[in-house]
Amino acid sequence: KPLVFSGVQPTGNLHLGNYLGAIRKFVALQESHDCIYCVVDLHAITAQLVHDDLAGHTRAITAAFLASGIDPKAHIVFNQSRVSGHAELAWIFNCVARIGWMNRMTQFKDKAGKDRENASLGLLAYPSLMAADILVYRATHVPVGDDQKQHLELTRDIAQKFNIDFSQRIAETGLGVDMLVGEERVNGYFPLTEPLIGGPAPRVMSLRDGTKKMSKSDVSDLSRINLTDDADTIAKKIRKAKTDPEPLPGDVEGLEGRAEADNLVGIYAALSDTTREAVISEFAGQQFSAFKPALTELAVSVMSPINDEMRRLLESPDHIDDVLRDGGERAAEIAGQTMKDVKDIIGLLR
Ligand code: AQP
Repeated sequence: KPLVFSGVQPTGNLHLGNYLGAIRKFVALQESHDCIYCVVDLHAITAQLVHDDLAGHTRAITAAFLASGIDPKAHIVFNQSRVSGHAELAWIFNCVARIGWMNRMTQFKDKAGKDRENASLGLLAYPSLMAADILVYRATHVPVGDDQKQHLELTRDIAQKFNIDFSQRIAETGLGVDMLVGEERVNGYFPLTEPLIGGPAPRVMSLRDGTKKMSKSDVSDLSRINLTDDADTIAKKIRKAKTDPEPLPGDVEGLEGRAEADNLVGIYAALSDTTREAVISEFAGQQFSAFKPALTELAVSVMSPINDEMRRLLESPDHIDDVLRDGGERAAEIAGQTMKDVKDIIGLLR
């Protein structure tokens, strides 16, 4: 089976964007793939070093994984800092990647803001750690939201440069595998990972501004639906969601230039596992005063069971801690083998 890896940062409450862009896809891929899902706590300290409750947030993300339907026995669920291979391979990738590549990352520019000289070195090197997360398992597929597309391209660039820079050593050690790069068959150690983006809501936008992505760090809680919001809060946030005065159009082309309407239709489609076309044909010509209550009912019916199960799991976190410990041990075995190979390829004495 192909191997999937993805991660979520324990930086705060998960929101509908994280759920639709990532976690829901994680759940769906379990049938057809071997999956490794990680709470990336080392990434969480890149933008902000000191956190009030990193352990609590790590458990909460794990609870969200489990409550959404991820099976930690059939697959692997753990937190990143338990497996030293992530940081170790990231260091090697820091020596493979170029500073110019990192400087071009839009997430770095957004998060560092104007005072770039004062951003942590970790924030600049974030994509290098992300490449290590994926490639320490030699994962071939990564389900992510649309905002991570650029980082995934960089992961491929790092893998490709490593494969080329060390092509002779890879051949000598016999550790490479044959892979297709474009039309060409080459022998390399790291696969060129494919992002799995797609779906009707690859980038869920803020409920207050249809041009900004829904984000944990938005100061307005009304901008996002949190996985922990109760039914009344979800209803209030959807009622207050920004829209334009026009009714819903007769076809999807009519959503062009209407960012907020487009976003709500995409959310409805993703939550009901259908297409935007199907949603538009159901609600064509209707006012938001009719569409919003339907969206609320749908959102509550999907989110409430997850919310309830998360609460139950978090009441006594022993089970969560066991899952993370066991997952960490299994992940470390795979990562350990990769690190041995990488050290042999580079020529580090071990
Ligand atoms: N708005 C979004 N729409 C679709 N997918 C999204 N993701 C995040 N926001 C959206 C996807 O969720 C996964 C986990 O994200 P993360 O927590 O690791 O990082 P993030 O992208 O930094 O999340 P936030 O909420 O946007 O946090 P801040 O505010 O800190 O920037 C990823 O697969 C991501 O694509």
